Amino acid sequence: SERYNARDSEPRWQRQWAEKSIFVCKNDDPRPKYYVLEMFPYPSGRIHIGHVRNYTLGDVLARYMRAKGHNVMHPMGWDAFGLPAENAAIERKVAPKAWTYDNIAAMKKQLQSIGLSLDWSREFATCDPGYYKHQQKLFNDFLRAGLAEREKRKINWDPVDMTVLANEQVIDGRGWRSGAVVEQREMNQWVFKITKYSQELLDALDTLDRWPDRVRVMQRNWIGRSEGMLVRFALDPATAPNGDNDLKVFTTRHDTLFGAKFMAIAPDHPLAQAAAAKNPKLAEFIAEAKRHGTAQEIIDTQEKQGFDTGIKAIHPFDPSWKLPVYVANFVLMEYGTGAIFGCPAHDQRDLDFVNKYGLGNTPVVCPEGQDPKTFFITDTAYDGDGRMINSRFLDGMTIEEAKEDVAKRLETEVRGNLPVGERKINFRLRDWGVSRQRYWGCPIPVIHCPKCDVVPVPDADLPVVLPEDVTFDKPGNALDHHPTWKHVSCPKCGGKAQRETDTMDTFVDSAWYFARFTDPWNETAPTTRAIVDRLMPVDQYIGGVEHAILHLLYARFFTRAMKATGHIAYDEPFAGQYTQGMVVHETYQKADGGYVTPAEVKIEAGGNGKRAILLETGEDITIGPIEKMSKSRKNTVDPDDIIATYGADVARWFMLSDSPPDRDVIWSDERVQGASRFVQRLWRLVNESAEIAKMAPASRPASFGADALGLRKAAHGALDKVSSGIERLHFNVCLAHIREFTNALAEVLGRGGTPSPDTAWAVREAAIILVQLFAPMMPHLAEECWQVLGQSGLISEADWPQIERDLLVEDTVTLVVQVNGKKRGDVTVPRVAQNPEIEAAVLSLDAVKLALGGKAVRKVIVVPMRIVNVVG
Ligand code: ANZ
Ligand code: ZN
Repeated sequence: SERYNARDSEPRWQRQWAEKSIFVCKNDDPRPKYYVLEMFPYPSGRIHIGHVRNYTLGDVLARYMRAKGHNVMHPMGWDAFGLPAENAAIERKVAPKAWTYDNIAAMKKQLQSIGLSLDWSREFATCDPGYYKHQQKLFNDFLRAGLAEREKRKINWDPVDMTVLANEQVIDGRGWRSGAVVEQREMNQWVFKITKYSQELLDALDTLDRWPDRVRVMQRNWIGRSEGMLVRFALDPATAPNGDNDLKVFTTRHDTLFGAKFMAIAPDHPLAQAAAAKNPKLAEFIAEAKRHGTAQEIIDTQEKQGFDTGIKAIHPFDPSWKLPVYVANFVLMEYGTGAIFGCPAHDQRDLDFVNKYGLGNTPVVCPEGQDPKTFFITDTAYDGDGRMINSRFLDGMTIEEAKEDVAKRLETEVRGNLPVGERKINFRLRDWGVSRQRYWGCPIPVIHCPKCDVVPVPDADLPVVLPEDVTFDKPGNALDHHPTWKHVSCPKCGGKAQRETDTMDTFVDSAWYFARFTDPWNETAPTTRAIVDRLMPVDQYIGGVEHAILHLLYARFFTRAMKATGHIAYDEPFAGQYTQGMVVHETYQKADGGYVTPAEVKIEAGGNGKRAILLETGEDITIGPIEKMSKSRKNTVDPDDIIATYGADVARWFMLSDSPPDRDVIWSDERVQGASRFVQRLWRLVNESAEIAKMAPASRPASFGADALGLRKAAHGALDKVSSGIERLHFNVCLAHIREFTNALAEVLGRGGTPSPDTAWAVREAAIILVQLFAPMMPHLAEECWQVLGQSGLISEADWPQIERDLLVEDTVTLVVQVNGKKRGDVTVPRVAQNPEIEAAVLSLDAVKLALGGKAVRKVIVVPMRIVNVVG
């Protein structure tokens, strides 16, 4: 037979699938639903190889579940708002809308060339007014439900361009276009009240048993629950700036109160501001700290610094004990109360601080087995367990006992009618700021009226459509510069008013698109209850680990907020979640440091290992580390090139073959060629099998000889392992089983001669099963083979083969367990288990211990595959 020609075959099958609409999911399909979703792409212009991996993973599962009789929903759309479209407008003078939709058209064609079983009837882009209209409705509903609010927030302000900058537009603290040092300004911003669900979002993580543990850990840390206390320290009136006589701190270590050496407040704490009003040096320190930024990431990398305000705080358990109050650059205003008491002996940051400013330390927790008299702290804080020391009434207690004692005392102690302390659960999670001062996003549907303040755009007036006649000649938000768009009359009083020109964070667009896919045709509401409640949740979501925190958390919040506002019945959007690894490649660098692409170099076997040569000039190229494919490193491969050269099936097979899907896969030309050879091998074997199948009897033989039976066992064994492998997304393991099974078939075919009827029958069965097993991975080749084998219809519509369980080689055996000849139970052990392993398993059984009644074991007799008798 001829070589398999992917270039001819693949488009042909893609056309057939499309013409027959076989991947279109009907909402009224009575079969059990299965919703497979990969994170939808940003329409940057081209599909990259990471997309190919992502969508191939989902496609294998979708095709498998379809064959297993599910009503599979596998939709695709576009995460289409965002900054790059505006940058294109600035740099290339193309309208963001035109740029975006052109990119979508190009990328859709690319996706179609991969042969994905996608339901394109549900396609939408988040920049379609038909989509964001409903997002605006959700915003209105959230506003009415108290789930959206306005709040003062810090934003990046470019003082030269007089505009707000996105974080990506701040480079080394300077504006990307002006180069001016960026300032932090407080402005009114819209926020979603995700913190209302902090505890719930945390607790529900325990129910998500089909999520990777690492993703759950990341979410847990991000939510960051801490149990502690709010403690009100009194300020020494002689030192307090006017009016302030309290300093509230949040602590998780109130047991260490007697080890306190200082207090510290954030540079933007009101008390710091008050003190700075009278102290120019302090004002300078604060300004300097703010210049460096006060976000956690910045603080972590900075040297800890403080400034003594001269204010003294009074210890809650000793009115004569006064603690200096510092402004410190490591205290965050956004966490707790923006103030702490420092206990250097048991907190490394505090210890570094006192060592710098000479404030000393007193250990108050002594590790078990240490003599308190000789327990000193110098450079390393002790944060482990132990007993309280140097702590008056707490001495001798454990940390937990001390915490409880302190909590009880402070709760009941009253100053100025208020308790001095209260127990407090604190979360690191902040409300989600969604205002962006950008054009290419979903307009926030509110109007600002000088008389009525903030007025939501009435639902009936939605969508608030983005104007298309915008210009980008001025820095900042093109919406704001539009001559007419923002000028409207107030929906309430009819007076002159202005539209909100902020648009929504693009994370909002992706926080509910999965729900919209269930009924994208509904023009009047974001979802259709009867449909969304049946098709949600997503059964398997697949995407990159870079979205493991924010995107998934926002989606989880949105689903709850949509439930609270009556749009959906679910709390959790993704029953199964999977984070795929990256596609990585080595890098190539010329002597001058410039990167070159893999296509420009030739790899040769070198002295020890290999060397790279620049094709054009023959010069030596340095082979650099294996890194994530990126444009700047030029270590990318273009999916179009791969598909043109080898076909989509080869690309898909390669993507699935070497590594587990959650690990990085190293792109390798040799391995891609290996996949290509395997395709041709399968093609030959299926054609040979088809010849033999012609000799097979029409009905199933009554008995099978050794050859036939061996092949049938291999086929059903592979079927069993590939099925469960796909269900667990262990695709690389599936591929190994398929290869192994292929060898078994090749061996039988290789025997030559005229096969017996039962062998011919088994060959036909094996070939059919083989093709069905690789169909989810290489669907085009599978369709072609399906025809060769004379099967009717499309393999994409065929049912998954039935496993004959009695052909499966058992890998475990169950043995009867006797004690002194009397049956006491049974034990299941690996078929290959040796006697010592079997004996150990038997003797650990409770029933055996009971029957022995403490008597020593004299002998254990193992009758292979049948009985174990314990003689006591
Ligand atoms: C006294 C103390 C003694 C503390 C000790 C720790 C160890 P988590 O677990 O992350 O919630 N803290 C509180 N607010 C802060 C802020 N705005 N900026 C920087 N640090 C802050 O951390 C709680 C601990 O972090 C609190 O407990 C407080 O220091 C500090 F041996 O209080 B601790
Ligand atoms: Zn008004």
